[in-house]
Amino acid sequence: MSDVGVTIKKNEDFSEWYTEVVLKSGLADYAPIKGCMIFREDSYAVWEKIQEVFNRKIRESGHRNVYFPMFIPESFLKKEAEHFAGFVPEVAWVTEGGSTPLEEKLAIRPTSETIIYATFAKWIRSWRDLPIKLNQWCNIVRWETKATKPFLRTREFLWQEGHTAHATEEEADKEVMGILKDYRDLIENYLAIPVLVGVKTESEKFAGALYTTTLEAIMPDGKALQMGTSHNLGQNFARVFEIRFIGEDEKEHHVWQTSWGISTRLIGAMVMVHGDNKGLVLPPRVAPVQVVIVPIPYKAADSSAVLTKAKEIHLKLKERGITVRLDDREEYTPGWKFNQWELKGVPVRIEIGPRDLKQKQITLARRDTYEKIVVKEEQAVNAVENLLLEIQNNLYGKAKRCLEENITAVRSHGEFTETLKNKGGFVKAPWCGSPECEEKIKEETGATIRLRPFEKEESTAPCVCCGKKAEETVYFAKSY
Ligand code: 87F
Repeated sequence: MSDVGVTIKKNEDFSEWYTEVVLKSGLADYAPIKGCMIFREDSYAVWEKIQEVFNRKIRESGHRNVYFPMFIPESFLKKEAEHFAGFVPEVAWVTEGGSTPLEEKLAIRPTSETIIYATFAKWIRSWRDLPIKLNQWCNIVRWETKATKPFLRTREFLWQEGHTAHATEEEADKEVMGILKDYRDLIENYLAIPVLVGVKTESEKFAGALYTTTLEAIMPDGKALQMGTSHNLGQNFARVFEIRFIGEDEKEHHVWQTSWGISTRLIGAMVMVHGDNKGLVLPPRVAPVQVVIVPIPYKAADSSAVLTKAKEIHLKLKERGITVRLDDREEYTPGWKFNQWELKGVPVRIEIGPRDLKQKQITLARRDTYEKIVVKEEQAVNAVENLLLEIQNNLYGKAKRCLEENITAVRSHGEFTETLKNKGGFVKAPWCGSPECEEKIKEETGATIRLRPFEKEESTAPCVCCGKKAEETVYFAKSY
């Protein structure tokens, strides 16, 4: 790897390209702990944007933020043995305090259902205590054994986890779908990544849930990435943790619960979907810097006039609420700056040189298309504002076309395996509904059922695995 600039082509070695972009753009760095990463300023700023947008949404629907301890007593996880059995190998433990062995070892939270629901049991007595709608932003530890990758799979990551308790099943259903809608809006309209939404199969759902809903996106290498999940937990946890309430009917009931989450993985998805051979391409709505101004003096004599103009534009954009950075560093050339801001994915670059000054104009350069646009100075702010919106829409539109091109409907086993092998992406196929066929296909091709669409689609073709009558059409894909 050379010091500056992306050397690997996105379509030649996607995985290496991703790592190079993430490191060189300054989003992330490796940490001196295996499998862990550092979220540097720019990725943390994107995460804060995600927090801002999502906090606003869930506050409006009556959720409150909280913080529970990161340590979970072993006995709590054991209560839930059935649901957590498969996850146990991934749990990290604290066994000593100082040099004294702990009486009971403590898990470092891999998710917080158990500690939060043990507390719900204490807080909930009557229907008047419901609903409880909590969310927490925190770090999570899962001791991955598979190869790690910044944002996509690390032993520690950041997420939000929502946990709610309701008096009725209908309310829990509504909660699950409301959050799913919020997630979709965040992912599509801010991160500019189109998703498919639906329900997980019995074998793919969270074991503790009645049903699991999911949002799935396609990455440029044809693999699907889960972008978020929202579960209806039914009364499963309520029974284990004895979360009961006296209803309006004066009888005792178990609460109905939901849990849901999105993580810093979304940042990885954003890099993969929008980035190009010069580096990051950030959607304007989440970009930490939306516009960079690079003054271009030809001679020392120009510099003060150019700089004055640059400062003027800088202020006007700021006043309009645009996040703008004036790059007036003298130790770098304009060309060097162009490359750096391109690598960092800043959506719009403004160039101001002596010629622009004379003509009372500025030059705008789009990060998404590299197109340059010259506009009159008095139109600068409106033009920039419109351009940011256009870039946001263009990125979404491009990703949407990519998603559509990556959905292939098939009708036979031959077509199914052929498509997965040669094309990848989502393969829409008829399925009989049996877990055996699902498993067989996974062994044969590595693909899993990513989701069952909410609107059940009947199929005239038979199951792509067993050839028996298909119950529904589902989306298969290989995945991250
Ligand atoms: C790893 C170790 C221990 C996932 C784990 O999806 C437990 C778990 O319960 C575990 N990995 N899960 C499922 C998480 C369920 C649920 N929690 C709240 C979510 C979203 C946020």
